[in-house]
Amino acid sequence: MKFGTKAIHAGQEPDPSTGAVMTPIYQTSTFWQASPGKHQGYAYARGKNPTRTALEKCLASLENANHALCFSSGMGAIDAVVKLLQPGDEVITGNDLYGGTYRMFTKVFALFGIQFHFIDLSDANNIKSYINDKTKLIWIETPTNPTMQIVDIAACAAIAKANNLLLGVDNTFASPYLQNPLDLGADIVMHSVTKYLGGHSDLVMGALCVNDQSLYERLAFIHNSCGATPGPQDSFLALRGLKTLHLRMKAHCENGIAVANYLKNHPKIEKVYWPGFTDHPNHEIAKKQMRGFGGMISIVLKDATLEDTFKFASSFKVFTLAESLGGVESLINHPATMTHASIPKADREQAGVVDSLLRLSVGVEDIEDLLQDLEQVLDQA
Ligand code: P1T
Repeated sequence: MKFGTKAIHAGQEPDPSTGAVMTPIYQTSTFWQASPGKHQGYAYARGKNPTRTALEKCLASLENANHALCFSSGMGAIDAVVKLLQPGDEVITGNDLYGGTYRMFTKVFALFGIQFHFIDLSDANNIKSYINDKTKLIWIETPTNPTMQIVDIAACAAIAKANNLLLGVDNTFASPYLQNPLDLGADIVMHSVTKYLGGHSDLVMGALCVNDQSLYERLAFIHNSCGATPGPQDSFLALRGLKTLHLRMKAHCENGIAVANYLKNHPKIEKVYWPGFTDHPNHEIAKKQMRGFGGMISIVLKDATLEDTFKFASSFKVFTLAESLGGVESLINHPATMTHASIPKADREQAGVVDSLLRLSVGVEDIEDLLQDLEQVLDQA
């Protein structure tokens, strides 16, 4: 089956007890057992819930994965991956990451004795000199949040395989519509379902997708043992969001192209980060591993102070100033003080996250209104 058909149907059959076409919200914490241990596949809803099972099957199908697990947030999903490790283990990751991921690595897991190397992954070969016998995991985002660096997934996978390491890919910015990391050799795909998958900024959720059976069993054990599992209402909303993922992503990509091109040569803009430009340093890799360039664009304002940048970010009429991304509505975010505020200034600036950088999540509104909104703010700037 093709992507759109899977997004609408995978994992979903008419409900066996009533024939309901849409998977019901099984609002129950527990399930009847005929005798101890004798039940219909569901015992207690932290471990498994039928609404969540339908969602996990649908997501697995979109990532060409054998298995998916849904979590109560994207951070809950990444937390489960790091819990595969032990004190003394080392992780190699990028120097441009969602601020919450950086915070969890440096402020939570570093205290448990796990060491993280934050390196420039624009050339995957940079990984090699950081590998030693304690290295267990390579963790990448691509495109990165917020500077839209592209990391070569297949090249990282080859290095991971050669050194017996796990490769995890945070696929939040691309979504499975644009990129399938498992097909390129990754071991784990992670999503903040909160973003494009949910698509309507009305839920918080995460997911992991894997092929390997024993890796799935280890993650499922952590999932159930540590308990960051989502409820059935949110699972229903995510399942409903997935049904239009292909339609929304097409519109995000079209609007993304138009906004990126509008901003590119604007005299008040210093730099536009978007992997669709032929002069993006890893445009060829983006073309090789992605089926489109999405709706995420970051810009650096020319000669703007922090105050100018705040004024700019607060002057939109259609774009909303808010954290998050990937919903149908356009958002603007100031990473330095919002999503990436937990990264020390010197570190974030080294990755390009300067005070005059703003991140746009281009939604699916009419493009004329989005361009007009940008124009009126740029005229005032
Ligand atoms: O917010 P949550 O569902 O827990 O997902 C965390 C997360 C993980 N990975 C990436 C690439 C992300 O962008 C996020 C969340 N990001 C934002 C809230 C943001 O505005 O960037």
